[in-house]
Amino acid sequence: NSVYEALTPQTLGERLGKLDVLTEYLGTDISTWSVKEVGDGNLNLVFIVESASGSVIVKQALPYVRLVGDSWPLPLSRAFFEYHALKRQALRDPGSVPEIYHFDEEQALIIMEFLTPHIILRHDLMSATRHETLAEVLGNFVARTLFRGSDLSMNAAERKQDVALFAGNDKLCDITENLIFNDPYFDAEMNRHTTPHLDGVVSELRADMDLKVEVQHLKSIFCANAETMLHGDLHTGSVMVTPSDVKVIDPEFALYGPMGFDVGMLLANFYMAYFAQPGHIADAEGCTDYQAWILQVCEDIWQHFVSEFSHLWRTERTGILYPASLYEDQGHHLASEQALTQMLSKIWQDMLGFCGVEMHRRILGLAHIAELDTIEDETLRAQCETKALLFGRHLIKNRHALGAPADLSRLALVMEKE
Ligand code: SR1
Ligand code: MG
Repeated sequence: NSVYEALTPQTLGERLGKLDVLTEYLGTDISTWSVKEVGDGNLNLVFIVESASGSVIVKQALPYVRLVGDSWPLPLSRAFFEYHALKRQALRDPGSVPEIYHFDEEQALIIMEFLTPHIILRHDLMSATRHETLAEVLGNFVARTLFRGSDLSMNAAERKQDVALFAGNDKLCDITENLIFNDPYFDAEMNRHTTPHLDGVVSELRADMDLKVEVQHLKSIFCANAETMLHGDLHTGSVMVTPSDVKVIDPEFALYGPMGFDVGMLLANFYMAYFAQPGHIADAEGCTDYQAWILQVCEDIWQHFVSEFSHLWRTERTGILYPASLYEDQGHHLASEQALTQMLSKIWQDMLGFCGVEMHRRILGLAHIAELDTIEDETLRAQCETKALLFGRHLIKNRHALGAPADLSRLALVMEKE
């Protein structure tokens, strides 16, 4: 009920200092609060607010794309969708996302748990840090949120209303539709690649008509299949970790879309970290070792996803799709298992395609990733990026032929050696 105004570290205490939820965590004396703006993403303001008694995160949407500036307006309503997505994810996979303390729709702000001592997974992947539970937590997160947000599980009427609600996040979808599925494949205005060494491979990709047709098929799958509520931007900058904890953050791109999208985007970011390693680890043996760990994580994420999704299929099918009663009545368990296998195979094939396009857009489009961009040696960076681009193309064009996660690891090893 107050007109939107972006917060600053100087105004935050005064503007939010009377909120019970904040005084509960931080105490009532705002002069003792320390406020730091730490947002390093492409879109929002993020403040860490701390006092002797506690700490919180205040995340506020800006009315424009932070990365570009106010020439690119973006609706504040993305905070509303992020809030609703976090609520649903917390129910579908308890403990996987930060706890929300407060949401203010007019101010487009969410006050939530400050995850500490967590750091962004992307940074750990640049410093060769390993995490025991990473694959299991992420595989389970995607399985649970995808399954429980679909017609395999939800009440049909509630799901239809939810699809209609999230359709309002169209401007954020529009970013994905254009930045991921269009821009990398032509000379779009906002594209940038960081070295002319890539010009040759970029021309090759843009001249590859079969690739472009496949990418448009993938875009069509993305746009026309409101199967489940997706995180929508599940890269390794949307995951926070400690040695013993993993949390997923930042679902402002949430939408109803195809099952394979989140997993594809997630694995793409691990494969890019894989190809980027020679730019971060000088010692060849250490580099190969860590790369092997990344490939194992990718295989394990998929295996955990399949295993948890299958478990939910067998124990939690309460929605309108493939109702358990239809099969059980006739003792047709095998038919139910066959339907599951076919669904997983479809998700796998879509996933491979989405993985490939995410790899392309992070190297050729507007929004890049630190693993590649921070490689100082331009020739080395171009080598890493070229391998990632070609790997992505192979996935997109051969997604109906690649059969198992181990095939992807073998392919990555072959490309890395070239
Ligand atoms: C204009 S926004 C660019 C990218 O940043 C976000 O994190 C999403 O990945 C989006 O595609
Ligand atoms: Mg984000």
